[in-house]
Amino acid sequence: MTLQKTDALRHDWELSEVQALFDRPLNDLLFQAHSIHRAHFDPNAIQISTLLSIKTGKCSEDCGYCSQSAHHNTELEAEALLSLDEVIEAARQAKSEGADRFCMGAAWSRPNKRDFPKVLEMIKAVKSLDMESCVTLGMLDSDQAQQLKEVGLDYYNHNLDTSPEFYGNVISTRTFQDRLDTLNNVQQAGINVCSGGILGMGEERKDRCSLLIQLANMSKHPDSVPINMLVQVEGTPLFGEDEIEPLEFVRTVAVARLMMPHSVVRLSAGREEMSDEMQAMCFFAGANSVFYGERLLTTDNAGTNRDQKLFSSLGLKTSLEEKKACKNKHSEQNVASMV
Ligand code: SAM
Ligand code: DTB
Ligand code: SF4
Repeated sequence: MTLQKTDALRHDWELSEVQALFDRPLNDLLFQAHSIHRAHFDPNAIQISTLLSIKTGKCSEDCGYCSQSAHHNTELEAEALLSLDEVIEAARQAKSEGADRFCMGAAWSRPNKRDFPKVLEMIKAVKSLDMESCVTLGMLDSDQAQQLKEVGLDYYNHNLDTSPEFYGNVISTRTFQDRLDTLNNVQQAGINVCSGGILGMGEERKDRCSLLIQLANMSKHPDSVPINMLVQVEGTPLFGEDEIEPLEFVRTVAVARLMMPHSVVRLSAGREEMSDEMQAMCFFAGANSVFYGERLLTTDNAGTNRDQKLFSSLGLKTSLEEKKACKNKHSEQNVASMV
């Protein structure tokens, strides 16, 4: 099969074809994915988003990976919905640290009538700071999606998490179809879709293929595709699961890039456990976004010092660099005006 530098996006992937991509010699797969990546993006630039948990824990869903499910016995301290001021403060901080996008996550199955208007206010506040906004609030109906659009929400994150075949091993309180319905409501409302999954939950390669097929065969590819590596949390059913092989993770990123050439692929949760070399391979394979900051939602992220060193050693440009350059320019101007 030949993949050319083409803008013809495909939505008709079949399992055997995707399996064949995974089976390719690694160098061939990486070369092909990187070539596609280069044709559509600056290969030395990555987008950075910062996460904030605006409502933590006591979630009624039973997702087997999640620290926040009320069904599991984790050490997590639950927290009610943050105030608008707390959110604004965190968003300001994220902006000053260089994030382009502020993502707010809530441990809800779906937003309730009391809290939803408060989230709308939070989105407006983030937008007024001149940052992109993203929220992940669980399932949405079409009316809620419309209201999010009206306040200017840029992205809605809702992951398919895994293949339809493996889904029942991980979650029993909602269906794969529920996830698709929400994504459809988000897309219909004209909000950018952010949807991906988690690797390392005990799924097989065919499940990883099947997850990518679900994403790429949507009528429009998700604008953003987060690929998470399971963060193992003690007390969750998936704690102690065999970890995914790093090169298998890299392969999955490469195949995602090949199947969804225009989407931003985010190397998401799990970077704290990844070596610099593994992350570098993921960036080569086509990942071009990360979560930046000390924390994800309830667990630790890779850490900003380590990230700054990594980006600098790889020569990766982020909006961080632009902001630093801008600051330096201002201080040079200040010094110049003093002499
Ligand atoms: N409650 C909402 C939902 O499930 O859609 C939003 C928040 S939920 C924490 C967002 C996503 O984070 C999940 O769909 C999952 O893909 C990811 N996630 C949660 N816990 C994780 C973990 N331990 N490791 C990796 N990814 C995780
Ligand atoms: C996504 O795909 N990953 C993020 C974000 N979307 C909301 C969440 C990762 C959560 C990791 C575990 C935690 O910190 O609770
Ligand atoms: Fe709740 Fe979301 Fe965690 Fe599932 S992933 S338990 S829906 S917070």
